[in-house]
Amino acid sequence: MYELYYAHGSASMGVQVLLEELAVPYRLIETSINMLERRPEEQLLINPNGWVPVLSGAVEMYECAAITIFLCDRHHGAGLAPTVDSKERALYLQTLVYFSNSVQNAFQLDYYPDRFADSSDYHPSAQKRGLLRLAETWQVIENQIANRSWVVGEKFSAADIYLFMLTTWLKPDRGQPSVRRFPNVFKIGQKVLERTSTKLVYGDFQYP
Ligand SMILES: N[C@@H](CCC(=O)N[C@@H](CS)C(=O)NCC(=O)O)C(=O)O
Repeated sequence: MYELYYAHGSASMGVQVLLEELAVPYRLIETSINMLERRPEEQLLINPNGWVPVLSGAVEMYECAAITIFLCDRHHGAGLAPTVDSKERALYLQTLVYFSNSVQNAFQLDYYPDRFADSSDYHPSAQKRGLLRLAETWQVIENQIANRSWVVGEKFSAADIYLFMLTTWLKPDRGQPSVRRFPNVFKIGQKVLERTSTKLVYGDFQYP
């Protein structure tokens, strides 16, 4: 049985969708992403950074992209990742790491400017750069999708779940680009939103 340290609105929601798609038993352990709230001791033992997602039970690990790769490989029968010898495998890995490393990083500039600037005087500057960086990194994904039906080809994969999760964080009312500015991304996001697993985790979420 997997255990997922979970906070609403966070990257743990994408991992929950993945666990649903894999149809493996799991339970959620409620935690917080509020800076002012203490994390459970067990969560901090696995991830001293205090952030989610954190997976425990059968394994102890953190980092959303790593958890995604691990779960899909471990439960490969579900077919949610291109196999190691398929031609889509490289693009799948590249995209997951790009999501985690570049797209998420752009979100962090806006949502967590304190991680990038040592004085609150510079937070607006970090956030301004974050908004621009979000537009730049999503455009790369938009162009990469091109005529593909899904992120890495003609087959739905865990990379589509990851993409969807990231799109739910785009808030035009904060000055972030709207997902609608990226029609290929939007199209895939809408398809992921239709899935039973996504509805279970995200409820009646709709793009602004
Ligand atoms: N690189 C990490 C980033 C995780 C992350 O920043 N999680 C956010 C929520 S999406 C969080 O837990 N924030 C609260 C905190 O940093 O204390 C990953 O992809 O798992």
